[in-house]
Amino acid sequence: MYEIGITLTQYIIEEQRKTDQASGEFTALLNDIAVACKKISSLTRKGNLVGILGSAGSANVQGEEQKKMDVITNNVFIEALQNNGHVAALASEEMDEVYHLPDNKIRGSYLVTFDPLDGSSNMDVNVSIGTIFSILRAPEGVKNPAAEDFCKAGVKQIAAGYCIYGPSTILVLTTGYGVTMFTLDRESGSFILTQENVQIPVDTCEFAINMSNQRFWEAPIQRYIDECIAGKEGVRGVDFNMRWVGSMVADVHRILTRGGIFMYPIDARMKKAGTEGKLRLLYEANPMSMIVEQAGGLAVTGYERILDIIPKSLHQRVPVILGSKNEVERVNSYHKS
Ligand code: AHM
Ligand code: MG
Repeated sequence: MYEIGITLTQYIIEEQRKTDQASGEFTALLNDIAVACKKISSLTRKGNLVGILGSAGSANVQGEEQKKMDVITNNVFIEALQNNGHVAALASEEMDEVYHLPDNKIRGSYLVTFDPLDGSSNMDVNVSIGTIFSILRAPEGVKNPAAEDFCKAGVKQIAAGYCIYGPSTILVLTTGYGVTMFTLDRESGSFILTQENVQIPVDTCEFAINMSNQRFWEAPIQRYIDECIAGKEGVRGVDFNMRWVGSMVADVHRILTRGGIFMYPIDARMKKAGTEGKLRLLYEANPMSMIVEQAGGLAVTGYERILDIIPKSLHQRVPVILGSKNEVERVNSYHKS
């Protein structure tokens, strides 16, 4: 147990002491990430005062419209991470290929994948958004790691986290020993530990799904949601509530705080288009699944545990069902029956 009020830096130094590889590099990398998040937090607060809302007029590798802030925050992350010798390469939802460091930069021991501004379309309407990141060990002796080096199952993640830019800025981190939350204190400029050993309640009566896609879902999801909506009069015998922010970070943060189940399942349109889901395995599903499992929840596709999937490509998409253990198990069982 740590004292509420210690800084993120103090916390990660203490955590690193628990491992036998206490070189300080990992601590320094987490600090670089925290610096990037603080910069992004500051930008999101300025909003249109500095003209950063709206479209960038470009598309990412998935053909999705890029917002100006997608491009800006991607650069903030690269700048914060490439200069200090802690990463060997980066991969981002906003870049088609692996980002190789310029030749003159020192290579470090880690690979980082990130979604620099998840839910970025919510930025224009002033709703919570966030940054998601995942840390893997880099292959030894490789100057420019390739896509295959990033395509490791989620169980291989060394750490994962997100930073939510809402009424307050909160960085949520797991290094594989539980989940800890740090709130940004704007006066001191430090992330301060505000909650540790975060636990997701095992039961919930709240679901999060984009209901407008209902007609395209597979039968198990149709069944689960029908039963929730039937409420007290239905087989569940209890009324359910629904929330859908449309920023995964905000929906997952709510689930970490008060429980719930989040679903972005595969549907008929995706199958027709030859994709397996909407959310990206390396930048969204894996880090969020590690956090959720470390908080006592579950994360599955309906067919398998997300963290066991061996990625086939950098931008692979997967169905995501995560949150309170008993509800996720129920949805999983509907897929099997
Ligand atoms: P993004 O990374 O391009 O912002 O897209 C991911 C977002 C998630 O944050 C959110 O859960 C989902 O897309 C919302 O999708 P939809 O608009 O279909 O409800
Ligand atoms: Mg995203």
